[in-house]
Amino acid sequence: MRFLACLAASGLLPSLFSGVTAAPSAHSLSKRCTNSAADRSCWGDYDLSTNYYDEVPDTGVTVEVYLELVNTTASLDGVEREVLLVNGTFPGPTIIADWGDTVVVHLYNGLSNNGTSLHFHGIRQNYTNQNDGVASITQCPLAPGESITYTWRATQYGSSWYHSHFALQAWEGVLGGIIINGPATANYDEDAGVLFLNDWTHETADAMYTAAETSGPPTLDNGLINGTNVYDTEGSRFEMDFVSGTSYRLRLVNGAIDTMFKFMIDNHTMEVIAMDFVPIVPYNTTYLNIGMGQRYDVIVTANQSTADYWMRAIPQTTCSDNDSADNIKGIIRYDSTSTSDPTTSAYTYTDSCDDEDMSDLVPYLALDASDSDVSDDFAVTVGKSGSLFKWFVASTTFVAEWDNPTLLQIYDGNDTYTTASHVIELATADEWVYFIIETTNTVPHPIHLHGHDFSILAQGTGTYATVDPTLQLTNPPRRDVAMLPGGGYLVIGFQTDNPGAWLMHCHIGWHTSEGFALQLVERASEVTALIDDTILSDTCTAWNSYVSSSGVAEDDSGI
Ligand SMILES: *[C@@H]1O[C@H](CO)[C@@H](O)[C@H](O)[C@H]1NC(C)=O
Ligand SMILES: *[C@@H]1O[C@H](CO)[C@@H](O)[C@H](O)[C@H]1NC(C)=O
Ligand SMILES: *[C@@H]1O[C@H](CO)[C@@H](O)[C@H](O)[C@H]1NC(C)=O
Ligand SMILES: *[C@@H]1O[C@H](CO)[C@@H](O)[C@H](O)[C@H]1NC(C)=O
Ligand SMILES: *[C@@H]1O[C@H](CO)[C@@H](O)[C@H](O)[C@H]1NC(C)=O
Ligand SMILES: *[C@@H]1O[C@H](CO)[C@@H](O)[C@H](O)[C@H]1NC(C)=O
Ligand SMILES: *[C@@H]1O[C@H](CO)[C@@H](O)[C@H](O)[C@H]1NC(C)=O
Ligand SMILES: *[C@@H]1O[C@H](CO)[C@@H](O)[C@H](O)[C@H]1NC(C)=O
Ligand SMILES: *[C@@H]1O[C@H](CO)[C@@H](O)[C@H](O)[C@H]1NC(C)=O
Ligand SMILES: CC(=O)N[C@H]1CO[C@H](CO)[C@@H](O)[C@@H]1O
Ligand SMILES: [Cu+2]
Repeated sequence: MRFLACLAASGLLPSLFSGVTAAPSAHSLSKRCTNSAADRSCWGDYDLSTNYYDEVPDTGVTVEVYLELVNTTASLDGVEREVLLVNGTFPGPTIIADWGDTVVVHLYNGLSNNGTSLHFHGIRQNYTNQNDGVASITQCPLAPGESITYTWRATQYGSSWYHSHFALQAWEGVLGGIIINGPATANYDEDAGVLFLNDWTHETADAMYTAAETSGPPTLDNGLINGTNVYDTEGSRFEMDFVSGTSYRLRLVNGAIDTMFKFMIDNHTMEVIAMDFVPIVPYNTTYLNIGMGQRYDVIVTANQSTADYWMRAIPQTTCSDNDSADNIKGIIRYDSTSTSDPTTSAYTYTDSCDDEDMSDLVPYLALDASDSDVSDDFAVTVGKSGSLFKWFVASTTFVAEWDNPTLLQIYDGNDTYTTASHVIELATADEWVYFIIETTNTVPHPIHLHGHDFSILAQGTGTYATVDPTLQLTNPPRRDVAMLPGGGYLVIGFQTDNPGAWLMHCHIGWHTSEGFALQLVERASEVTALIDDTILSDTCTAWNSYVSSSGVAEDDSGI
């Protein structure tokens, strides 16, 4: 667990996976500069000022990764339970590529009793919607014993994760990191890799779903730091060694089902350099608010005295219930031979479930938003359908069908989408679309959009119409997950520059399953030409045959 990812730090060394490297072109021989610990801003002929929405390095490299789902047991915090894992580890293998590479992921479903699909969270999937890995939207679920290949271009750079987008499977352990090497807005010595922050229970998420659906979100037992923690006297903590004077890049990922964390390392300051896949003008902070699905890249410098320090992921009780709230901790050791527990104290903070302040989140590549061509206002509510909790967006609780994914409907020329599959059609190219998402309910929600980074135009408490906030159109924060505050509003905007069927949903696992989602069918007339009908129909044929033999029935939103 210590610096396995350092190899990739410069981005110039070969990736850990089998890559097919093209002969260097004359182009690459005349590189302007070399990315190094002393100059992270540079990236060959490209740099931080490259508009990565338009331009991508032509590396000629394809990174090919084989992943396999396994059904096993593991004692991640010392307590054994059933888990579903990618290649047998939590987190699964990190996908590492360079900015501009093509990534090919071959996924084998080794489970006997679940379908699957693998979503590459935050990856733009520019004109490659079918590789977004969302069951019921871009594919039928992948049946047990079957394989599927996803292919996409790394048009952005930074940190993310992949996870299952089938039922609650992501939170049984089907997740892993993604690192796309590229330039950075501040210098650091070592790339320590992805650091997952998760909540964790001793029952499976599947087993807890009935309780979640009938009585609301359950209290969770524990949390994990990069896949490990203690519980009572069992388990072991995440540990990382610091060498005095060295600076480390940590790629934080909140992979929790229902926990907003404050992350901190006692006595240390973090320099924040990226949110999701967007590099930002760096700022320093002692603790960081990180919502479900969000990522932050931070640099921590080992400039404290030789001692042991706690690293903490603290669930915010305003929106999360956890029985080990003050014990989701790892250890930073300056003396690697030390075995004692740190005695340091947490920074003081006020419990809350707010995003980092919008004014701190300044994209380095400054892009302005335009006035909207189209806008929509969605009220988010919760209610009971029979005895079950369901979430509603504009009065619709989302249900899409495993065996009739949106892409198949588009391919079949059938646009009579069901009401429950809540399709918003965005037919016109390159328009600015605004969505106002608001709720009078006190629960905050991390809103995630597929296929785009969105601009955060406003975020606050109160009713949107009453507050009537001034929208921030000048270089607003851009990312792919933002918090809808409890009793508040979130206004996001983006351009219709990517044809496909894209999901927008709450990233709280229970809420996704309980229908908090809608889908955008963007530029439908261009979508059919992008579909690989062999992959689409083979996956659906195998799925239909699995369903008829197993009798499995959809009992959630299908995503
Ligand atoms: C996205 O795909 C379109 C269509 O293939 C292409 O014209 C455009 O250059 C791509 N954008 C990036 C950043 O690669
Ligand atoms: C995952 O496991 C499969 C099967 O053992 C193996 O072939 C593959 O190389 C592994 N992938 C990675 C990225 O380690
Ligand atoms: C995993 O194995 C357990 C025990 O055999 C079984 O009950 C469960 O259905 C399996 N889950 C999946 C997803 O295959
Ligand atoms: C997935 O497998 C788990 C057991 O591992 C089971 O509880 C759950 O019902 C299965 N879900 C589906 C949709 O097949
Ligand atoms: C977290 O685990 C991943 C996968 O094993 C590893 O690549 C990464 O380096 C670990 N993170 C840290 C900070 O050690
Ligand atoms: C951490 O900071 C506190 C408060 O400034 C200080 O009292 C303590 O000595 C520091 N701990 C270490 C191990 O440096
Ligand atoms: C350590 O670095 C932080 C910023 O990362 C700075 O605020 C602090 O003053 C430094 N402490 C020492 C002892 O140099
Ligand atoms: C953060 O603190 C470090 C150490 O004091 C300093 O070098 C860096 O310039 C600071 N960054 C910002 C954005 O203030
Ligand atoms: C078209 O889609 C609708 C809704 O998904 C479905 O009810 C209908 O059967 C489909 N029609 C055809 C001809 O496939
Ligand atoms: C041990 C601990 O801090 N538990 C907290 C878990 O979350 C609940 C609900 O927010 C709190 O009441 C507990 O104090
Ligand atoms: Cu939610």
